[in-house]
Amino acid sequence: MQEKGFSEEKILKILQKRLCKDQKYSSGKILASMCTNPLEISKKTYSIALEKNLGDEFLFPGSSNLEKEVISMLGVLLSNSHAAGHIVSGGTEANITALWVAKKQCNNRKNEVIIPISAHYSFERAADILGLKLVEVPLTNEFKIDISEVENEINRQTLAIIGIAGSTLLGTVDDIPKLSDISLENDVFLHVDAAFGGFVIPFLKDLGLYEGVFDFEAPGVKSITIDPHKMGLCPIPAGGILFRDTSFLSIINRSVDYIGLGKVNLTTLQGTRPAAPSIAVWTAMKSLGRSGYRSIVKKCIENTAILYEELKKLDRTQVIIKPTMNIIGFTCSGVDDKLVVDKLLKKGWILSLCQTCIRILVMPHTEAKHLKEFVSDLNDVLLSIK
Ligand code: 0PR
Repeated sequence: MQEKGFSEEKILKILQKRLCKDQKYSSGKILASMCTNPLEISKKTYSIALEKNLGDEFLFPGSSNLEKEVISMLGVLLSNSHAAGHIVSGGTEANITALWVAKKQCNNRKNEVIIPISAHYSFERAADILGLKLVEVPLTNEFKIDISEVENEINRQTLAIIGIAGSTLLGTVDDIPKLSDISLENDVFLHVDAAFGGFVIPFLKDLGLYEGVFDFEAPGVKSITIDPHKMGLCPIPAGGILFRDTSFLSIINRSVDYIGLGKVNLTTLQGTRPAAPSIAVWTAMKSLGRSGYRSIVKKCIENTAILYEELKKLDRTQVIIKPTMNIIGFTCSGVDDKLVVDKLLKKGWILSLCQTCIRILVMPHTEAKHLKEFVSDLNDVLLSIK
């Protein structure tokens, strides 16, 4: 740190220069991010709450009530008005918290967690931290968890099963009702990772574009991750962890005698915890309402369909699976996908290169015109590689 402070003007000038290196969603060229531009009104309310700490609800009861209202709205979105939980730093913390509760609930007696190979890497981190063993099971040819493999792997050491509703790579949704049956028959905790799908599937259902059950409607589901900082259009950091009822939070409750006269319940991994994300989520949900989110999801799905059709028209691209939501995976024949991704990067397109495919997220910042331009560039790149 320099001895003498800089003026505001100087600081802003330096920041402008330094931050211009960052990519902007508004370019339409970011096709590899689950995050997007937050709503303007959420940015505004985020910045008026910067000093507020949800780690001390004695000082900030107003903020704490707003977080509770957010959890209740998310609960209704996920078919359970009694859900309890928190806005946390992201899907990673949400998934860690779910397994932490599962582990404590059985008094550390069991340590195996059955997960599909499509699960996000946050579960590996959770297993590391909590000393759990992950038992990975393969997928069906629809890229969903293979239920018969789950049944084979269940044993007396099985602590939990993870189902994914909106997988990171292809946006597929596991058969949650079947996992629910298995979890109830075997008295095993069932967590659903809907970090991405939580703000998509309910609206697909409204639009008649999805029929299955993926949330608390399945009676075995004990907890769900749902991230407002992905398709919820909220500022980062805003993940969400919801449990079926408050009893699950009591398992990790800690009161501290010197905070809030010992009356404050702490039921999160974090101690000091920003209220601004919760306030911004509250704002977004109140401002858009169900119909607002539904229109945004509708647009993303329409744009995904445009991309799907355009990719099908190209000779050398194969879409891995018809998309369930606004995520598409495709591969190129007769050429290394990495070479294609590198050449497209030179044209400004930012894609995810996965082991099996190239992944595209069709987010609210991605318009049909961007996708058409992308496919035209992809075609040129493929033609340039013989
Ligand atoms: N669960 C699922 C299904 C996810 O896809 C992700 C993140 C998580 C949990 C973890 O969420 P947090 O990253 O909020 O802790 N999936 C994205 C991914 O790995 C995260 C991401 C977002 C990466 C934007 C890059 C990016 O620019 O693709």
